[in-house]
Amino acid sequence: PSAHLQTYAQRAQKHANPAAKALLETIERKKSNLCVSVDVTKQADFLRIIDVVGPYICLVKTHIDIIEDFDPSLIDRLRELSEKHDFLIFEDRKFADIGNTVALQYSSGVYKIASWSHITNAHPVPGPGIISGLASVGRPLGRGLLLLAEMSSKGNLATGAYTAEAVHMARTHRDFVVGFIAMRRMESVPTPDASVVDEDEDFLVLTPGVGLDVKGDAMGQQYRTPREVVFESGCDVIIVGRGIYGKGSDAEVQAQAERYRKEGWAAYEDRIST
Ligand code: S5P
Repeated sequence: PSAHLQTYAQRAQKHANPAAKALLETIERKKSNLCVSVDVTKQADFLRIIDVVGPYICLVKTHIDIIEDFDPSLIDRLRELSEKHDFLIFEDRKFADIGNTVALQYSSGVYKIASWSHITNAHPVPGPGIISGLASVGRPLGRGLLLLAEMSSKGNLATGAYTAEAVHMARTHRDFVVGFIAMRRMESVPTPDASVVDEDEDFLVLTPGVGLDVKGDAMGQQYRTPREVVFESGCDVIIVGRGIYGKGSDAEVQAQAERYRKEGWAAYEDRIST
């Protein structure tokens, strides 16, 4: 059966990439397909929110470059929280340059992303060299890469032939590309070279643009519910930002994290039982 009709545990057993395998195992262990995106600008808020939502998530998504008072000890604290609460880390860096440049951006600079982020992502726009560059750094560390095959925002250009080329790039680099940022499953996307299609492919689909209370924001973001994303569209992980961390008090943030975890998990259970 197609990957999305199998359990996360079944998929974990077969997955060859260590980061993807660990994520699938964490999802199963915690009964959570929820990734919280913590898009705040102060270290203290960042750590407090992650400590509050930690028990309910499989993955935390960061934009490390928006932290104003960043210093390297933040990474130690983040790692401690990831061990305390049992979640993985996804730096949403959206690399988008030639291979040589992204290899440096991934390994070096202030953030040294590859040293702490289990998963990161890239736009396929530069072509396959971006994967080679990132893989040269990330593969020896057991990391995984997601390609942005689609986006959640209104009017985005990641559609049609672009999406198909992204899927093709992933299919020809399965040792490092573990999945997609996308709005639906990609198995049925026809690629230019059918010979690279593997009936057993198991790409993880992580999906942003998830919200239960509003349909969008003032800058083109578009939200769907966990049920639409996981049950109807077959995606694997819901990514929720403002719908959780934007709710004020710690108690409210915690309540929202629990609410999205429950919704996402129920949608998954319904999916695999149909
Ligand atoms: O297409 C995309 C891809 C991503 S990774 N649309 C997105 O919104 N994202 C990210 O998901 C975005 O950068 C932000 O960190 C998060 C969505 O946040 P929210 O507050 O709208 O839930």
